[in-house]
Amino acid sequence: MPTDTSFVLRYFDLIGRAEGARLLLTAGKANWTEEHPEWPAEKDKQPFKRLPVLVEKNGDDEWIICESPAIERYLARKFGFFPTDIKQAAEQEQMAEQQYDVVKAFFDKIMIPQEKLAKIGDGFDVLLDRMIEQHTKILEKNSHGYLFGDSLSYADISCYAFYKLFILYMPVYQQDIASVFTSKITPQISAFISFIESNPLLVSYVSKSESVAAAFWK
Ligand SMILES: N[C@@H](CCC(=O)N[C@@H](CS)C(=O)NCC(=O)O)C(=O)O
Repeated sequence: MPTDTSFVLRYFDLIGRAEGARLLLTAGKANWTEEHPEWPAEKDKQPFKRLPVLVEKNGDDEWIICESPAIERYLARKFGFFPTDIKQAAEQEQMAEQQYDVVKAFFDKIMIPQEKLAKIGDGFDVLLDRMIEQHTKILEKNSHGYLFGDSLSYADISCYAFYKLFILYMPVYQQDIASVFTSKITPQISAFISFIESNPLLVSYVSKSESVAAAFWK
């Protein structure tokens, strides 16, 4: 990473949709800062009028990208956390997409009337159980502690950010959601969370923010 490249991540001062980007910037040892725009005063200044927004600065050049999955995948590629093999990359993306679906289903569940939800298809509880089963199976197959391969990847970061979101942030929307998660999480997933939090690239960031593993033992 050239030292004259720096990043500004604009988001609200909460976990939300920015955690994957924060973790990737940290793991990539990027020179980065975070801005918390005044809202809605600064809404119209954002390209898509929403956050997160990533600004990459290089000398006088400024490049801006929006949409959290695009931001995460850009950073993962830039810092070498994204597989170069396109099939392995697709497997990591499919996992991340399943996670986004669980997040969407959670908001559907708390916001859409129950009778309309039934018509949409599998809901939050079904998708969450399926996701947990999927994460557990993938972890069981790999003896290195990571989801794929023997080093930290985009999948690890997006999966860890997914559990962090639900355990440490979603209780603002549904008080008991963290305990729903901790009751469902398998030993493989809980070991994975601790393993990622102790990764040398992330450990100092984790010590400055709240630990998901510590939330299990509260
Ligand atoms: N698909 C977008 C969704 C962005 C989004 O919904 N951002 C919310 C915060 S999580 C926002 O900016 N809300 C304020 C607003 O819409 O005024 C992404 O993943 O980045």
